[in-house]
Amino acid sequence: MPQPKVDYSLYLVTDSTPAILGNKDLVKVVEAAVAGGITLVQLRDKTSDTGDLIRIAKALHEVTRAANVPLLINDRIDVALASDVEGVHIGQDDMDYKTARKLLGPDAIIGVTANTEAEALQAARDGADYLGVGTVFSTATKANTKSIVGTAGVQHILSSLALQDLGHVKTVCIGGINAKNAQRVLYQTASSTKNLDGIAVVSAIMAASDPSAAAKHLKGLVSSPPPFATSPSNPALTRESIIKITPTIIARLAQTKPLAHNMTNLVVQHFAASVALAIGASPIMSNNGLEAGDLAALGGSLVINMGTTTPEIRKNHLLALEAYNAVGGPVVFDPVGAGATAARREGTKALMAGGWFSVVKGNEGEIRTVAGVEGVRQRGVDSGDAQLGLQERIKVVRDLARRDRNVVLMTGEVDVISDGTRAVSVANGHALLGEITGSGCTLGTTVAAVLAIEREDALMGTLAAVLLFEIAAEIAAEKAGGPGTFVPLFVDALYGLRERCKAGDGTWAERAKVKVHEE
Ligand code: 3NM
Repeated sequence: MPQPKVDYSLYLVTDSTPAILGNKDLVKVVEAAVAGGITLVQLRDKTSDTGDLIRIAKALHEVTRAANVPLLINDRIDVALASDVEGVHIGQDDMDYKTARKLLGPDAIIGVTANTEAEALQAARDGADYLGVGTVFSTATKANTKSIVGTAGVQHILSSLALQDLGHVKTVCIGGINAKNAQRVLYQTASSTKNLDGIAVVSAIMAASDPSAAAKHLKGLVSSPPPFATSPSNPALTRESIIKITPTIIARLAQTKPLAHNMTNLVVQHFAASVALAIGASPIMSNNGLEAGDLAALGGSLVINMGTTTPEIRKNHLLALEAYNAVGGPVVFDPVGAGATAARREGTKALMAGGWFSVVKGNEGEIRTVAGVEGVRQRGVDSGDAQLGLQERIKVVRDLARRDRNVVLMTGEVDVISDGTRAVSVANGHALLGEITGSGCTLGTTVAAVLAIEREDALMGTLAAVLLFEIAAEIAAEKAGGPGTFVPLFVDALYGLRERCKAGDGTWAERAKVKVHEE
């Protein structure tokens, strides 16, 4: 039988262990999943005897063949041959690809597990039809996973395949994929040169009480972009266009008065609420993840600020991130002190793996920690030790934004903002911002508030927020006698600029010290 054209979009890998299957019947579950729309099935059973395996494979094949869904067998070439199914999936510790191909012939579908770039390149060169790339997230389903690669790791493997002229090989990802993260994973793993062809799941369908409904839901999700995806065709920016657009965005913010949901640290809550009000947003300072779903439905935005975090707070952050991702509400991540302690490094990783952020904002140490640079020195939560020159900073920011398909803002004497393509630096602000508590955190509040009304072009929204914030600081500093008087003058200046924007006066934006950096 010639190899059928395979649809890899929703790949079910079975599991017959009681922890996953419960007391359900395997064949019935697969039948339901096929009815729900899965496109490929792998029988994965590490314990049954050969005779039983062949019987199970034949029973499953009756179900899958009727729906034109290919059935593959995990590891066991002999079982695949005996049950005459469409192919096999082999792990790195199983029979090698070339021998399997020799035994099964040219028409069999043969997939290979790839945990690393080297394994992926090797399997693709050998001629595998598809790769199962993982482990994306840690999962209770498979205890002996080798390494957690995350979405960035999957993307790296995809880019590398394309770069080596191996872009033709099909790819699915596996490990911890479910209805909550499927769309984001497909979106965030895509590189400019190659994207996944689908997702492979075990527990998301096998452990579901209604496998047909679970499959149908997943099928809908993998066939559409996530709610937060925006158009990639935002316009090129110039200093002139930035100066023109910025006040119109702030005017829109003040007219709309969006909900600005702040999950922020104990130190800055009051100041952050004052700043949000001053710029024309409607703040709510709720750290309770259980009410995030209701708040997300109100059409505003969220900032997650990791200062003074605890494991309990992190759970709330993850709940809120999920709630905003589900409705496409903008979320800003401020990984305060990300590189300072092991707990914060771990917290940063958990949040980055737990959802998609529209903007990640931090100082050099924080942004490099998010990017995965090891050993970043950070003493506290202030701006830390800057080590990079401007061009290097632009590269870190652009690469990270491209990797995560979002916007990254690295603050410092000169701020750098990029969406992975466009990059802009801002040299406004005042030294007094570094002498008060919470200036970095309230910049995060400001960015999030602006994003609530500027979703299409998150880079321009972030830039408008930075300019509003830093030019207000310059205006306040003209009259301030020191940090104490600077704070109220700063709040006044934010309010004053917003009122000027509302009245159609955007001349203050001409103070912008912005530079557009071509790639
Ligand atoms: N292979 P779930 S992870 C079968 O990384 C399997 O190669 C993996 O289960 C790998 O969808 C995995 O329930 C289990 O997380 C995936």
